[in-house]
Amino acid sequence: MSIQAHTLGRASSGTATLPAAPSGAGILHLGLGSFHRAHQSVYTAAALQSTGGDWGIIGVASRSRAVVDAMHAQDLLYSVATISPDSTSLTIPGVHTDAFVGGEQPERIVAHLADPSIRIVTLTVTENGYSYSAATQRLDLDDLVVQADLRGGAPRSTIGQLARGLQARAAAGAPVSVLSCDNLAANGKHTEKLVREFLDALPHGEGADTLAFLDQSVSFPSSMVDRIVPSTTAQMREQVSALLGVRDEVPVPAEPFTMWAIEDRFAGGRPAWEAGGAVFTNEVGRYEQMKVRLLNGTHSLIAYLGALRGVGTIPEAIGLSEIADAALAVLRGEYEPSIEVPSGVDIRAYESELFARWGNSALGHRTSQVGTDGSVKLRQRIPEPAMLALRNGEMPHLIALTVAGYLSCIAPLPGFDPGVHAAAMTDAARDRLQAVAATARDGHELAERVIAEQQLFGDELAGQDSFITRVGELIDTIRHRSVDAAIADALSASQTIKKEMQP
Ligand code: CS2
Repeated sequence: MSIQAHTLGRASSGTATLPAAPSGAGILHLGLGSFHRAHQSVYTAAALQSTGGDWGIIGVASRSRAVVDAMHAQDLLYSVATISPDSTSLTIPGVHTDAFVGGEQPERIVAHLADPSIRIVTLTVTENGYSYSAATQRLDLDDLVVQADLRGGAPRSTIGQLARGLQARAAAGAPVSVLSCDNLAANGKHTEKLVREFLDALPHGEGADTLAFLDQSVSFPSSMVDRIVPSTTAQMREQVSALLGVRDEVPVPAEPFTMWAIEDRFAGGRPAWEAGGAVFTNEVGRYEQMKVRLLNGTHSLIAYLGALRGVGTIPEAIGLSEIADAALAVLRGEYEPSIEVPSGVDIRAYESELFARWGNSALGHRTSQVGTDGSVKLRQRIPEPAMLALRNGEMPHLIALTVAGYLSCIAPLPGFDPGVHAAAMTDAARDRLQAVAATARDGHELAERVIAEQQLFGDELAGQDSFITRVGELIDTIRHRSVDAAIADALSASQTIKKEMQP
C-alpha cells in the first residue's frame, strides 16, 4: 500500500494525518527538491490550516523525473520526518496541486506564470542556479543556455524562465512576487537584477514593456531560509514507511529546527506563513548574513575538515574535539565580528543551538553533501568576513583553513589522497581546479592560481597576497603532515578560542 489519500486512514500509525487539500494553486515553485519539500511546504501547510485558501503549490523539478513521478503515484503526497536523537515524528504537508519536470515542459512554466491565479513564484534552485557570472558580477551572457534563452524558444535557465514568464504575464498585468529561497546574500535583489539584465539583453528593446511591468507590479522580496535537510537514504525510506504504516517512496528527513525570515513585500498577496512560525521583518539582510556566515560558513569548515579526517557525517566531525575547537574559533573569531545581529536574536543562544544542530547524530547529514558545490557556496560565505579581518590587519586563519580544506578535498596536489568522502563531493569547478592542481608545485602555487588568477572568491581576495600565502601553507601542512596539524597551526595562530562556550 502506498501513501495516497485513501490509504492514509488505514495506516497503522496515527502520527501523521492528511490536511485539507488547498482549494487551488497560487504558488509556482521552481526546484522541487528536498529542501523545498521540508521547508516552504510545511509553512504553507500551516498557513492553509490556519486560514485556508488557494495557496496550493505547483512544484517544478528542474530535470529529474524521480520525485515528480513518485509524487504523482502518491496523490502528490509525501511525508516529512522530523528527526532528533530522541524521536522521529511525521507530518504530511499535502500542499502540492501538481508537479512536473521543467526541463521537459518549459513552456508550462511560462504559461503558469502568465496565469493571474499564480501570485507567487518561489525558487530553491541552489546557489548554482542563477546563471550569475562571478567574473562580470552580472547575468552570465557567455552561458550557452542563457544565450539560447535570449534568442527565443522554450527557456531552460531559471532566469530565462522567470523573464519569459513575466513577459507573457505583462500583457494582462496581474501583480506577482518572485521569492528566492536560496542561500544568497540579498537574494531578492539579486534575482531581480538578473531578471532585469535578461530583459535588457533582449534584442530590439523587446524587454522594455516587461521592465515597465516589473516597475509597477512585480516584487522580489528577500528571504532567509534555514533547516538542515539531508538527502533521503534507502534506510530512511524504510524507517518512514514503517512508521507511517504505508509506503512512501519520497519522504524527506529534516532536523527539528526551522526558520524563515521574509521581507513582507508581496505584490499579489501571500499565505499566512507566520502560522508556521515565519518571521516577517525588514531585517532579512541581517538574518541572511548571520545564517550564511555563522551556520553555512562554519558548516563548510566542518565538512572539509571532517572529510579529510575520514568521517562521513557532520555529527561525527563536530564530535572530534579539534574540529569543534576550529568551528568555535571561526564562528566567534572570524564570522561573528562581520555580522550585525538582527534585533531580538540572542546570538549566544543561536550559536549554542548551532552546535546542537550539527551534533544531531540521528540525522546522518553527510560531509560530502555539505562539501558539494564549494566553488559557489564558499563565494557566498567567506570573501566579505575575510576581507573585513584583513582590512583590520588580522589574518582570518580559520577561513584560510576552510579554503585550504576545500582545495585539498576537491583539487588535491599530486600524491595527496583526501579520501572517499572528499571524492564523493561534486563541484562544477572540480575539473578546472584539478587541472590546476595537477601542475602546481606546492600549496602556494595552487592557492595563487585559484584565488588570484581565477578569482574563485572574487576580485578583492584575489589581491590579498598574505591570505593566499596562508592558504598555501595550510594546504602544504595538510598534505605533508596532517589535517590535525593544520587545525592546530591555525588555532594557535588565531588565539580566538573562547573557553566559556564549549560545544
Ligand atoms: C549546508 C546547507 O549544504 C550546505 O552547504 O550548509 O545546506 C545547510 O544545511 C542549510 O543551509 C541549513 O539551512
